[in-house]
Amino acid sequence: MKNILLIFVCFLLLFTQVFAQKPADINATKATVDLSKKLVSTTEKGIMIGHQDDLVYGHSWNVDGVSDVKQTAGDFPAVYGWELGDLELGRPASLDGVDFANIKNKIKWVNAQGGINVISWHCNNPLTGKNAWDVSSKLVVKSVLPGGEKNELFVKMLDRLADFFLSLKDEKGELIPVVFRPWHEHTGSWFWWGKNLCSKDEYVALWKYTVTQLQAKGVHNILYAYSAAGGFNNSSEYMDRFPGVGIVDLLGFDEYQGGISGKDNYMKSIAKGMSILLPIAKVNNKIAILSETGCESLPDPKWWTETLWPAIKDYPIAYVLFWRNAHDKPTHYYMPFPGEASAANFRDFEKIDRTLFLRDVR
Ligand code: BMA
Repeated sequence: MKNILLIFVCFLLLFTQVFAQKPADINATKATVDLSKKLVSTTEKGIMIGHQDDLVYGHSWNVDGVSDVKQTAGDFPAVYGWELGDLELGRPASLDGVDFANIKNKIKWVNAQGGINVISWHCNNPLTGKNAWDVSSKLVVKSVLPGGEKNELFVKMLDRLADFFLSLKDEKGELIPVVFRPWHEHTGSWFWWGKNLCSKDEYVALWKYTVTQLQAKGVHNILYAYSAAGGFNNSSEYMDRFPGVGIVDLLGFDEYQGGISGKDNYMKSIAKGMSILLPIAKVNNKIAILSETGCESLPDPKWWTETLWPAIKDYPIAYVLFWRNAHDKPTHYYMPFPGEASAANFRDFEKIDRTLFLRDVR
């Protein structure tokens, strides 16, 4: 009887939580509302596993294949990361060489399968004309805001993004909802929007302007993710440049393990980051995520069950996104592929009940 009561209370709590979940955008489409509910309800089952550019290239193939994750573990990821860098310039392919038309098709496929699409944007530097990593000027953010010399150009860039988001339609012609994670790792200073490259007010204004412009173009199929670089020490550091609860839906951070000797630091940093982020997410009814992670070249064959899973398993995070397996840089990979040293361990990882792949979230 006690057990039945307990199960009933758990279901009630889950129901209330899922029901209460609403996107920050009050005009969000129904599918976007459903996406935010799905991100909460799957968190009760476990952590969704994601991979950047999973379906468009892998460690030893390019253009189109079947996914390194699927080939290794027998199932596809639940979450798919896509990159829009260079779209703002009107180019046909991303800065990593993937045709946007192909990305669009893959987003449709993922959505039809019940998977989740999340979008990063390494926006080129509008002031210098160089890439996102050009930190030669501290005036870039100021220059793109209203009154700035590059405002007109930036509006054009955002228009191109808006057109892209509005072109994501399912087979019924309904807009497909996605998670958008702009202006990421801003607590570091390696992108032109980073901490030492603009003031707090400028950074917050950049976020608000981005969202306002997209919404003004009728884009309401987005959940917005705020993602700091790992290594922040307390909640004021994490929230220092937070654009607002009325804008952001997901809270996360990016953290990577640096080589085999980086294990302790990595585990400690995730534990610390989560201890800061999770209470903020709970109080504000936001969805927590590990927005980017991995250990390049996977030097530890047991990494999946002995480092990554112990590092994240106890946290109520919706998903974890592993970075890309580049086809043209042999050591730049974060997911296993057939024959790779951690492949067998990854299969054990996939078998854990609470690691959620595509079949688990359909
Ligand atoms: C970085 C690397 C680069 C890539 C960029 C944007 O972390 O993977 O090779 O161009 O992300 O995807």
